Amino acid sequence: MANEYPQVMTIAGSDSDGSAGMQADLHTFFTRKVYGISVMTACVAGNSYGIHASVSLPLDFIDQEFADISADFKVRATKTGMLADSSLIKNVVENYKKYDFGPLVVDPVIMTKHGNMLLEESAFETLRELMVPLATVITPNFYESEKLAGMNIKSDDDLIAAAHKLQQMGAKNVVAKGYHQDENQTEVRDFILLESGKSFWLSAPYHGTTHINGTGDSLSACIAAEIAKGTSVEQAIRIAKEYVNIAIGNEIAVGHKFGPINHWAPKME
Ligand code: PXL
Repeated sequence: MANEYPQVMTIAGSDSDGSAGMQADLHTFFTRKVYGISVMTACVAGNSYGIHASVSLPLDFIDQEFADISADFKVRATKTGMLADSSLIKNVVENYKKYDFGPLVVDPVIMTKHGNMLLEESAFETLRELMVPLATVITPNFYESEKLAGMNIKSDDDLIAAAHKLQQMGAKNVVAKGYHQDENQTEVRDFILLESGKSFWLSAPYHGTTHINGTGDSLSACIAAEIAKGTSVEQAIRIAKEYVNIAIGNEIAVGHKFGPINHWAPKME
C-alpha cells in the first residue's frame, strides 16, 4: 500500500527569494509531513533586501488551477496568503465555495514586515466582508488586526477587543498576534480566542534576529497542516506557535539582510 499523506492547499503569492508566501507554506507543509498543493495568485520579485516588483495572475488562470486541483485531489485543509486586490479575493472566495477544500485558515496578508503592501487598500473591505466569515482560523498580525477591526491597538485589552470583533465578523477562531514593542520586552504574546469562547495568551521568547521572513505564512500553514491531520484547532495553534518559535531561534545563513526562518530546526512530532 502506498503511504498516504494529508493533502493541504495554499492559495498564495510566490516570493522569489523562497523565504515567504507560497514557498514558506510549502516548506512548512513538507516538514510537517503533509503534501502541499498550491494555487498561485500572484508573484513578487524580491530578495532579502526587499520586494521590487509584483504581478497578479489572470483570474481565468486561477479558476483553472482550482478546477484542476478539485478534479484530482482530496484537500483536507486550505490556507490563504497574498490575495493582492478585491477582484482576486472575490475570485478565491467563489472558487473556495464552489468546491470542497476543507477548513480554511485565513492569513489576512496586507503588508510585509518591511512595509511593502501586498493588498490594495481598496480591498480591505472585501477581505473583511468576504474572507473573514469563511475563516475557521484567522491569523492577523498586529497591523492587520488594527485594519480589519478598524481600531487602534495600544494595550492587551485592545488586542482582546480586536479578536472579539473579528469573531463577531464571522471568523470562528482568532489568533491575534502580538508584537515586539521595545528592547526590554523578552517575550512576544499572541491572544487566542476559540470558537467555544475559551481564550488564552500564548507566549514565546523574543529572538533578536533579522531572519524572520515567512513567520506569519509558516504559522498559518502549520495550523492548516495540523488541522488536516485531524488535530484540534487549539492544539494546531499551539504546535504552530512552537514550530515558528524554534524556526526563528535557529538562524540559517541565507540572504544578506532579512533572511528566512529555519524550517529544518523544529523536530517536533
Ligand atoms: O510574509 C508575507 C508575504 C506573503 N506573500 C508573499 C510575500 C510575503 C512577504 O514577503 O512575498 C508573496
